[in-house]
Amino acid sequence: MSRRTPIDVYLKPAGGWDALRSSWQALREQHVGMKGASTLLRTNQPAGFDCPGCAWPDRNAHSTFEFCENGVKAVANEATSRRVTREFFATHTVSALLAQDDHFLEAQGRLTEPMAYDASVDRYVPIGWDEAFARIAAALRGLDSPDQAVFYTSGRTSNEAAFLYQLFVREFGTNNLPDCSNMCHEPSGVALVEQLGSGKGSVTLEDFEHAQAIFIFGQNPGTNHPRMLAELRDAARRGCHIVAFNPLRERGLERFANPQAPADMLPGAQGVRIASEYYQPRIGGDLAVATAMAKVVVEQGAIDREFIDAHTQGFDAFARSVRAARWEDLENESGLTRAQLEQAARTYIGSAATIVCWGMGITQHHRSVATIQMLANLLLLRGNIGRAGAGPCPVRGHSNVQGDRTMGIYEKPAADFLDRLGAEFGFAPPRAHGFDTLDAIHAMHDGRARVFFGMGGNFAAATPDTVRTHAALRRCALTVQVSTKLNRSHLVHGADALILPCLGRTEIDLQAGGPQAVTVEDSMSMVHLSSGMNPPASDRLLSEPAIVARLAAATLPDSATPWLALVEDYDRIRERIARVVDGFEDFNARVRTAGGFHVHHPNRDRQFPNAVGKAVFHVHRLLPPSTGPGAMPDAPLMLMTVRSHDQYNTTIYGLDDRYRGVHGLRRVVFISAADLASHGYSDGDLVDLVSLWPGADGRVQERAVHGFRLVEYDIPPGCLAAYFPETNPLVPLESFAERARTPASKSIPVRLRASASVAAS
Ligand SMILES: Nc1nc2c(c(=O)[nH]1)N[C@H]1C(S)=C(S)[C@@H](COP(=O)(O)OP(=O)(O)OC[C@H]3O[C@@H](n4cnc5c(=O)[nH]c(N)nc54)[C@H](O)[C@@H]3O)O[C@H]1N2
Ligand SMILES: Nc1nc2c(c(=O)[nH]1)N[C@H]1C(S)=C(S)[C@@H](COP(=O)(O)OP(=O)(O)OC[C@H]3O[C@@H](n4cnc5c(=O)[nH]c(N)nc54)[C@H](O)[C@@H]3O)O[C@H]1N2
Ligand SMILES: [Mo]
Repeated sequence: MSRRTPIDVYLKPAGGWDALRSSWQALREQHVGMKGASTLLRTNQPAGFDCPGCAWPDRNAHSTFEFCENGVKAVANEATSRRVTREFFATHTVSALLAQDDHFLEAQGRLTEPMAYDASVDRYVPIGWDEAFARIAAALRGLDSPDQAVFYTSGRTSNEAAFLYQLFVREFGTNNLPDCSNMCHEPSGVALVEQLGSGKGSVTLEDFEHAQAIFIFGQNPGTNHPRMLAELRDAARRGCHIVAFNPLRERGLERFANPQAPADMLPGAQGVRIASEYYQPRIGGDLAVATAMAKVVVEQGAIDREFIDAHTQGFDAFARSVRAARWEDLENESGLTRAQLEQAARTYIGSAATIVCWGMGITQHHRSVATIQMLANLLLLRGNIGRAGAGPCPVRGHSNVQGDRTMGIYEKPAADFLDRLGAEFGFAPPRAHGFDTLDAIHAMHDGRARVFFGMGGNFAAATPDTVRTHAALRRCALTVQVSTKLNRSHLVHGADALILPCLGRTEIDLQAGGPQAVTVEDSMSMVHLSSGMNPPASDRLLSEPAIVARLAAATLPDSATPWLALVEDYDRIRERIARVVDGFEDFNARVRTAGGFHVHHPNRDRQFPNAVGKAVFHVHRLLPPSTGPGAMPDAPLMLMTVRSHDQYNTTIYGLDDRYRGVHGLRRVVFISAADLASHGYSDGDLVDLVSLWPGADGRVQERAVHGFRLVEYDIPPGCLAAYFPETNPLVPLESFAERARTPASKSIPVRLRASASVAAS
C-alpha cells in the first residue's frame, strides 16, 4: 500500500483507472480472486443476480456487464472467502468484540451458523436451527400482546422474503414493521403521495436520454450510485444541462471518466464534465432555492398553462405565495446570491424536459417534506410530469428498499392492501398502525416492546441517538438478527439474543423444488429476477424466505398459510403476491421476460390518484430559522452526516474517502477556512463535536463525540460535514423531519470544543 498524507486534494475525474485499481484491491483483500471476477460478470445480468449495492436501475437487458467500483466492493464483501466460525465466537467475548470498530467487525467475513448468546460466558455459542426457531416462537407467544414485538427490515430483502415476512408479522397480530426507509426516503413518499398520488419517482432510464436539463439536489452519485454517472456522462455529452446543488463540491458531480469508455481512459484524458452549473447552498437551504426558482418562473410567466389548468389544483395561491417571497430572505436562507438563483431558474426555463433528482441531502432535514413538495411544485409549473425526459426522481438507497414497501413492509398499511391480504390468507389483519423506527426505539426504551427482530440491516448502528438506542436494545428480553455479516447489532443485544445467518444475493438458493430465483424492484419501478450462482458461504445457511417460513410455522401452529410448501418453490409465493399486490398481476410470467417488467406508474399518464385526483401545488413559506445556523446561539454550526467512498451505510469497507482526499481515517470533520479562523482552530486540530437540542421536557440536552480531526474544505461557512455512523450519538431522537419522522441527521446544530483525545492512528 502506498504511503500518503492523510489529507490531499483529488484532481482527477471520478471513476477512471483509480476506480479499477480500487476494485481489484477489494477483490484481493477479500481473497475472492477469479471467483470474484466471474461473480462480477454476472452482476445485473439477465441470468445473474441483482447487485446488492444500490437501487439504481441497470441497462442490462441486452448490453454487457456494467462496471461499478462500489458494486464490486459490495459483491466482494459478500463473496469473501473469510468466515466467522464457532471458533471465532469461542475466542472472543461479546464485550471484547464491542471494543472493536465497525471496520474490524465487517472484515471478519461471512457468518456461518446460527448462534445464541450465553450470558454465563459472555459469548455466542452454536444452536441448531429448530431450537433457534422454537426459542423465538416461545418468546413471541409469551408476550402479553403482539404489539410488544418489533420487526425491522433493511432494504436488501427480496420481494419474496419481504412479502412472507409482513404476512407472518400481520398473522402474528401487529403492524410493527419499521424499516430503513423510515431513516431514508420516507419524506419523499409522504410528500409525493399527497401531492401526486404516488410515492415513487415516475422517470425511467429512457427519460435520461431525453431530458434537456437534470437538476441534482443533495445526492452524491460518484460514491453512492456510481452507475448513475454513466447516464449523466452520456446526457452531458449530448448537451443536456446538469445542475448540481450541494454544499460540498463532490468530485463525481464535476468530472467522470467511464472505465468502460476507451476514450475516457486514454493517458492524460480528463473525463467528461458532468455539472454545467454547480451551486453550493448552505445546509437545509434547498427550500429557499426551489422557492426562488419558482418565483422567477411565475413572475416571468414561463408556466405551462394548459397543463396547470387540466391537471393541477392550487396554482393561484401558490403563485401568490412565491411572488410574495422576498429576495433578501431567499438569499439568506439558501446561502446563494440572487444572480445565482436567477441563473438556475433561467436554465430550468430554457429546458423543455427536466428531471429533478434528490437524495439524503434533501430527506434528512426538519423541513424535508416541504422541500420535496417545493421541488415537485417546480416541476408542475412547467408540466414536467408525464412527459418524455421529465419528472421527479428520488434516488433510492438499498437495492430493494422500494420493492420491500411495495410488498407491504410498512407500519401504516393501506386498508385495501390489508383487505386483500386478509382475503387471500383467510385471517383478519390488525388495523392499528404500528411503530416506525423512532417509535420502536422509544417503545423498547419504555418497556412497551420486549422483542426486537431484524431482517437484515444494522439497527444499533444505523439509528440516531446511539446512547439511548443502545440502552433501548439492551432492555429487550430477546433480540434476533438475520444477517450475512457480523455487525454492532449482534453485540448490543437483549437478555437473550440470536444470530440467524442467511444466504446472500450472490449464492445459489436451493429448495425442495430446485434452485430458486428471487425478485427485486429498482428505484425506477423495474421488477426483475435475481439468481445467485456461488456455492453458499456455509452449508448451515438458510435463505431469508426459508427463515421466515420456518419461524412462522413454529410461532403460528394454527395458521392456514402453507408456510413450508410456499418456500419449496418461490413461484408459489409469487402467485400469492400477484393476487394481493397492485401491479403484479401475472407476476411469474411477466418477470421472466427479458429485463423484467415496469410497474405501471400513474403519473406517466398524468393520472394523480390522490384525494382530489389532481396534482396539487403546496404552499410552503420560509420560516424564521428555528433550526438553521444561528438558530441556537450556543451551537452555531450545522453538521451534516454523510457517507465516505469506502462504506456501505454502517458497513465500513476501508478507511479512505478518495474523492474527498481523505486516507486512513474516518474521524474527520470538514470545515470552511472562514470557520476555522473565526472559531480559533487550524486544519489538523482535534475537536469534540457537541450537539444541542431540546429534549421531551423542553430542556436543551448536550450530546458529544470525541477526537475528530478538522479538515479545511470547500464548504459554506456555518456548515460542517462528518461521516456516520460515528456521529449518530449526536442525533437526538426528538429531531426529525416534520410528518415523515426521518431523523434529521443532516441538520445537527453543534459547537466545537478542543479535544482532550489523542489522535487515532
Ligand atoms: N457505496 C455506497 N452506495 C450506497 C450507500 C453507501 O453507503 N455506500 N448507501 C445507499 C443508501 S441506503 C442510500 S439512501 C444512498 C445515499 O446516497 P446519497 O443520497 O448520495 O447519500 P449521502 O452520502 O448521505 O450524501 C448526501 C449528499 O447530500 C449533500 N447534502 C447534505 N445536506 C445537504 C443539503 O442540505 N442540501 C443539499 N443540496 N445537499 C446536501 C451531501 O454533501 C452529500 O453529497 O446511497 C445508497 N448507495
Ligand atoms: N447519521 C446518519 N444516519 C443514517 C444515515 C445518514 O445519512 N446519516 N442514513 C440512513 C439510511 S439512508 C439508511 S438506508 C440506514 C441504513 O440502515 P440499515 O439498512 O439497517 O444498515 P446497513 O448498514 O445497510 O446494514 C448492513 C448489515 O446488513 C446485513 N446484510 C447485508 N446483506 C444482507 C442480506 O442480503 N440479508 C440480510 N438478512 N442481511 C444482510 C449485514 O449483516 C450488514 O452488517 O441508515 C440510516 N442512518
Ligand atoms: Mo438509505
